[in-house]
Amino acid sequence: MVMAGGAPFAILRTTAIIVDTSNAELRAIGEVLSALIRRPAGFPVAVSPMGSTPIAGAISLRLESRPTLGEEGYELTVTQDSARVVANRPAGLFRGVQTIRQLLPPEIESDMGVNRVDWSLPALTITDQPRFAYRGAMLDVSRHFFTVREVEQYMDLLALYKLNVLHLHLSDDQGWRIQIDSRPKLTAMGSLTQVGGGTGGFYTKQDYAEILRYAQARYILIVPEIDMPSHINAALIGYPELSCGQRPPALYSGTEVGWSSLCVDKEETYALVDDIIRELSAMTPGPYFHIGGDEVKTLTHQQYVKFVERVQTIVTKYGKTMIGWEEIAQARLNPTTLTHMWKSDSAAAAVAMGSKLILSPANKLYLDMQYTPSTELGLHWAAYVEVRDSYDWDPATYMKGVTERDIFGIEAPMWSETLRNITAVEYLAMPRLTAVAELGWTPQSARSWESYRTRIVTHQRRWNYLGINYHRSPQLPW
Ligand code: TNX
Repeated sequence: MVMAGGAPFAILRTTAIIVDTSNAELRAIGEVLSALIRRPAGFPVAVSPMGSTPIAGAISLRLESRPTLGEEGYELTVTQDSARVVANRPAGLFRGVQTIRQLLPPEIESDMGVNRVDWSLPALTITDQPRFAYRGAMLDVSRHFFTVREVEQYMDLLALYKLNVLHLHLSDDQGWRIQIDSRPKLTAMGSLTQVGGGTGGFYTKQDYAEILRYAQARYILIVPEIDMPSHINAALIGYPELSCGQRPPALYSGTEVGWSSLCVDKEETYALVDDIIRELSAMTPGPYFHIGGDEVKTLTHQQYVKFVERVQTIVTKYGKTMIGWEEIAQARLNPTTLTHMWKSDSAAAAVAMGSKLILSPANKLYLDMQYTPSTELGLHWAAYVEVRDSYDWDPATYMKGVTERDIFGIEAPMWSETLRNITAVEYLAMPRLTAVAELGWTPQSARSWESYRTRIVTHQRRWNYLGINYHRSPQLPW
């Protein structure tokens, strides 16, 4: 970013947003910016076709062939006369719009008209693109169920901070949360509770399509996870003949892990797994299918490995790239399979097979970890994780034998054992999610805790306007 030092660009009643309106996708991005400004400013900043209006006095969003900007990079140039975003791909324009949003005063987040605000952008140029292609957040909708609207509210936060993946943990011992037509008992019997004994819930195919639509409009990729062969009790309630756990399948609202399992030696198990992967893959446009694979306590090593390798062929058959928690590195993995590190260096074995890593070290990025011993929500089995812990580390030097090239990206999981609604989720996410976002986007050499901590507190008023809950960490100069 280079501050130009000249007069700012003022957005006025007469300002237009110029895009190639013949392209519906680009028009939609223009409308996003227009809608953002319209309500608080009290005037419509109209979307106009390219060429009809002089660029002077306007905000233009334009695609250009600029391979160096990649999928999500953009260039923003603001002078007294105009603001211009150029990108190689539509996602880059969308990310650039979020930067415009952050450059405008906090009142831009108001849902009502706000008087006497100077809607100006400082004169500058920004050339920006992400460090990692995969910058994710995970939401556990099984331990507690979250409504479609709540999932969308979480995506609003991801979009504001340029995260590009929402990983949905759609099944676990406590609840099966996604409609599978060929196996109706999964939801009919497996969705009825959650931790603490509430009524649970599940997403219909229409609900899931709505989540996907909302995600696509924000250039967020949905990664569905069905956790197997353990964490599977909810599925077995309707299909108890496939259970090989110690306990008979029944609704479960506790928080123990590792005790349930599919019968990996029964052929019928793979018919169920095939049905689930086939249907959910068909419903999901993105390239990934997360099979879980974590915390299996009731199978032998051989049984586990055989299961993972067989499921890998099923995921491949339905055209998806497999992701699994780091335990899958015990199996023989395809080089395209992604290994999701969370607790140890066992994922390093996957790198030797050509697999790339998603890093979610629990003591840094698990957003369900309490900030301190007095945080009311969350767990602390990995650590107490204050904002600085999430921010102040380098993925490229975190694991022995793992370099920047081996890392596909980072992800911040939100396990929901203690989280009964989105307000609780937000309290643990914010501000740590913004630290994760900067970790995923900004090169290590350009990051510093001292800079981050003074910049992030200026977002407090934005969160207040947005009605977002957050932790007033004593590490930050509020
Ligand atoms: C470990 S992380 C789990 C989850 C729990 C989480 C709580 C992982 C792959 N498994 O089942 O919800 O800890 O922090």
